[in-house]
Order: sequence, then C-alpha cells, then structure tokens
Amino acid sequence: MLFPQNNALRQCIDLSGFWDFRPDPDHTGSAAGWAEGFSSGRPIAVPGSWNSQLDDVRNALGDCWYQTRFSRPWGWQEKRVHLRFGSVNYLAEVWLNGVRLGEHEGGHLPFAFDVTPLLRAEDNRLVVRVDAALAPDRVPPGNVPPDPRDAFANTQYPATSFDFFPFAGIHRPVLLYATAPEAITDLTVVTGIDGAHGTVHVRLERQSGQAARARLTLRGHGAEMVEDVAAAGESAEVVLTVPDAALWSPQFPALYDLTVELLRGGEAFDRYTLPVGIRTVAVEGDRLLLNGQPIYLRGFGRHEDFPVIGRGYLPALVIKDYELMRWVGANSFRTTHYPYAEQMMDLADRLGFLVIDETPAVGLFFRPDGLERRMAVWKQQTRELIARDKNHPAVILWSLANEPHSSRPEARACFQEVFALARALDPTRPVTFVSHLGLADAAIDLGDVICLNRYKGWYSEVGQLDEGMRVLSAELDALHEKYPRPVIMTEFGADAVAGTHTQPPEMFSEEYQAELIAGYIDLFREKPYIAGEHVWNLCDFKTAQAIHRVGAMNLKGVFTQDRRPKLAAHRLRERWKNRSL
Ligand code: GCB
Repeated sequence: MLFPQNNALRQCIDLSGFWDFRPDPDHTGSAAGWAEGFSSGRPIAVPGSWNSQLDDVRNALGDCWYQTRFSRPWGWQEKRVHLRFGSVNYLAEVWLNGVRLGEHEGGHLPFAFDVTPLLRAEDNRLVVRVDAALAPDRVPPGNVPPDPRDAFANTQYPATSFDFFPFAGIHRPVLLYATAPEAITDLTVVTGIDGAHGTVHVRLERQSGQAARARLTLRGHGAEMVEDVAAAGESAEVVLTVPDAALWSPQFPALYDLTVELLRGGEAFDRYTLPVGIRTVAVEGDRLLLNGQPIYLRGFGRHEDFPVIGRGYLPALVIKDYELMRWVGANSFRTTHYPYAEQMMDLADRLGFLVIDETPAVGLFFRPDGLERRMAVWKQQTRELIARDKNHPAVILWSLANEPHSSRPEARACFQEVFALARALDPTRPVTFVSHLGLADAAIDLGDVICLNRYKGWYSEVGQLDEGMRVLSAELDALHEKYPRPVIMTEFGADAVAGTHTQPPEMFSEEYQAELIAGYIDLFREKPYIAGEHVWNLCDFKTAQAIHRVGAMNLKGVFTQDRRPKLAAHRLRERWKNRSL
C-alpha cells in the first residue's frame, strides 16, 4: 500500500485539525442518524487520542463519533480521489455525505476508500464512528474472562490484556489524495546483491485501463538506470541492475530514488517515487546477516505515547526519539506492540535503523471462545502490515505477536497458519514472534529467530540481580541447545522512579535499573548466539491503572515520558556508543 505523495501528477491534502466529537455511550447515534451529520459536537484534535484530550472520556472505550467538513481542491474533478486513514483505534465506520463507505477493524494500520463518485465541490461531510471497546475476540484482546488455567486475569482498569493504555481515536493523519484514474496502485521492491552489482526487482500494479507504458528510473549515488516496459494489464515486472551498488546499512543508509511513471503517447500521466535501499537479510546458523555480514541489534521497545496527544502522531516526538536512540548508541528498535506511524518507518530507512516490525497481536490467547474472529483479525493485520511496510529496507524481521499465551498445543496450529501466511506474502524476510514462555512455548521453534522477553531480577528473582543473571544464563543456554538459532532478547529492564537513588541498588531506584541492564548486557557478551538486545523501554509510558503501576505509568523507560535521561541511559551509552555492528 503506497503512502500518498505530492508531485505534479498526484496531490494530497491533510484533513488533520479540529474536528467535532461526540461520545455515544448508549449507542444511540446510529438510530438518531448521526451518520448524516450530528449537532452538539465538541472540538477535538485529529490526530490524537480522545482519552488524553477530554477528561470525561478518559476511560471511555465505547462508541465516539467524529465529523469534519471539507471542500474538494480545485482541479480534482477529473481525478480519482481516495480518503485514507493512517490509524483509527479500534474500529472505524465511515460515511461521506451520508453514504456509508465501509468499516475497518484494528488500530495502527492504514485503510482507504475510493470516494470519487461521492465528492462534492464544497461542503463534504465526513463522519466516523469509532468503537474502542475491549473485547476478547478482538486483537489485541481485552476484557478477557479469567481462566483458572492461565496466570492472567483482569487486574487492571480498563481491563486490557496488555500493559499499555488503550488509547482510542483517530491517531494518525486523515489524507485525501488524488491520482489519475488509471494510476499506479502498488509497488513491490525486492533487492538482491550479485557480486558488486545490486538488483532491484520491481512489481508494479495499476488500476486497469487503457494500455500504457511504464518507465522506471533508479537514481542515486552517481548512477541512473532507466527501463521502459509495457504496462498493458494490471501489473508489470522489471529488474534493474545497479553496477557497483551502494548498499543500505545502519552505518551507511544508502537510498536510491525509484521513480515509476505511467506514460501514454510519450506523456506521463502518473508518477510515484519510492526510496529504495539495496540490501539482503538472512539467518545463517546463530547469526542474523545483513548484506551477508553478521549484525547485532542494540536498541529498544518503545510506545507511541506522550502527554496530551496520547497515541496520536506527533512528528517532533518521532524526531526526538530518533535523536535519543542515536545519542545512546542504538541501531534498532521493535515496533512494540503495534505498527508505528509510516513516517517513523520512512525515517528508519533514512537514518539507518534496523526494525523488527510487529503486528498489533499482543496478549493473544487460544481458548476456543472468539478464536475464529481473533484468527481472522490477526491474519488481516499481518496482511496489512506486510502490504504497508514491505518496501522498507529498515525492516529486517516480521514479528507476528508479542507474548501470546501459547503454552498449550492448540496455539501451535494457529501460529503455523500465520507463519505460513507471512512467509507466503514475503519470502525475503525472516519471521518471528516474541515469547515470554521460552521452552514452555508451544510455538517457539516456528520462528527463524527466537525472540525472548525476560525480567529476571524484577518479576522473578525479585531484588536479586546475581541470582537473576544465574537463572537467565542457564535458561538461555538450554534454549539455544534445543533450538540452535539466533536469540534476540527483545525485552529486559526494570522500573525506576526518576530521582530515586539507593546504594546498594534497590528496586525502583535508578541504580537498580542501571545495574540490571548493564548486568544483562555483560551476560549477552558471553553468549555468541545472542544476536540482539532491546531494552524495555525507551521511555516511561502510560498504562491502565493497576497496583503495580504507580500513577498508571510503566517506569521501565531509560528516559522519562518527557524524554529526560535516567542513570540507565548514561550506562547504556557507555556500553553502546562507538560499537560497530
Ligand atoms: C512485557 C510486555 C510489555 C510490558 C513489560 C512490563 O513482557 O511485553 O508490554 O510492558 O513486560 O514492563 O511488564
């Protein structure tokens, strides 16, 4: 799925701003005809979470309605026009000028509607119903009835089955974009390395229509390659060879510009430019390879989370977080626990960060109640994630889930299905999921890489760092002996209340957090099969209310929520700065 762009042949406008907002706790809005437009709305910012803007809907996760009005930009009469939402959490039902466009389930992934026939020159009325209810048959699930066989129960408010606040609303920009009627609809780029040459395999898809030619131009690093092909049907494929290719890597994130044009009678009627990084990813034995060379991931899990805007897209925060990651010496991150904003992914390509790209499937469980629906949504999210992010050189690994409750055998068959789907959609990248069960996980061996979250010295071996390290060391070796492949420690860390200091280090002090993180890293250095270390978390973040979450915050950030360093950030910097891959 291509992100809208502006050039002489494509235009895009952003409908972000203040919209009208109206909660509908009793679900009367539909019957009252709000889809046609509603009165008595309050202003709300889009993008942004409603929970963090308006006090009375702080914990509201039912239906809330949004509406805005807009005019069709001048000159768009002959164009095909789409309306595109970057992320609405959780379920969106959309109407334009009273006509229902459709609905989309699941936050953090984009969806679009062709609105060409419905657009008026002026006074277009866009209405969105957002349903953010937590339900056991949604992904991620919530309000899960406790099961005596499982160690999880609803001990937090709202009743999430995950450890972050279930922010709701229109979280990313809503874009209206115009293209030629027979435009390019998708591009899939796969790169390879052949000696000193790079290969760029491009598949283009377009809206069917009259025959046209496609011209592909790859430019950059002193080179320019041009190929012309017939694009008579709905798709065409081209392989471009780049002599002495500049390869993409974190040290040198070389990007080429691939410009694809559709031409008729020698004249271009559509154009799309995509940055392309030539690189390969592979798993070989215990190592994760980028361009044939072993790589070691240093970085974080993170949340899209900031006061007032909640989970809303905030460009300055994206920049700041890259700045902090760079300062501390990180080269990678995982999109915990949902796909991040597309703009952040673009910057990962430009700035040279390696990304483990994760679906929104956190806290999945495999009991029969609601399983069919969860599976359908999980597969849909996997499809949408790969469609959205397949062209990013930064993405080196797909993570299908975080901490599923997958100890029992029935989970394995579910994972097999979703692994097969991901591998069919993208045979070029390794696939994994993130486990907290380790050897007790019924699906652990299905991943190309083992990703493990561990809190020894925190949730277990409480307050005892040395004992925690001893237990962890033995567990890692046993896991690797059984499944010899790379292991990435995708989470480890400790809560620290900024400003709390103890000597000797005790839990919740900055010293304890710093010691724990440094201790884990020293242990990893002894284990050549460890291929990466991601600290939990880059920054403190908002959670549901619970007795173990002071101020409804998870304090495992090495930076505070307002992005100030704790002691652990400095300790990490000593360990990470100036390390090569
Ligand atoms: C985990 C989860 C993460 C939590 C973290 C914690 O294992 O993956 O979402 O926030 O533990 O701090 O408890």
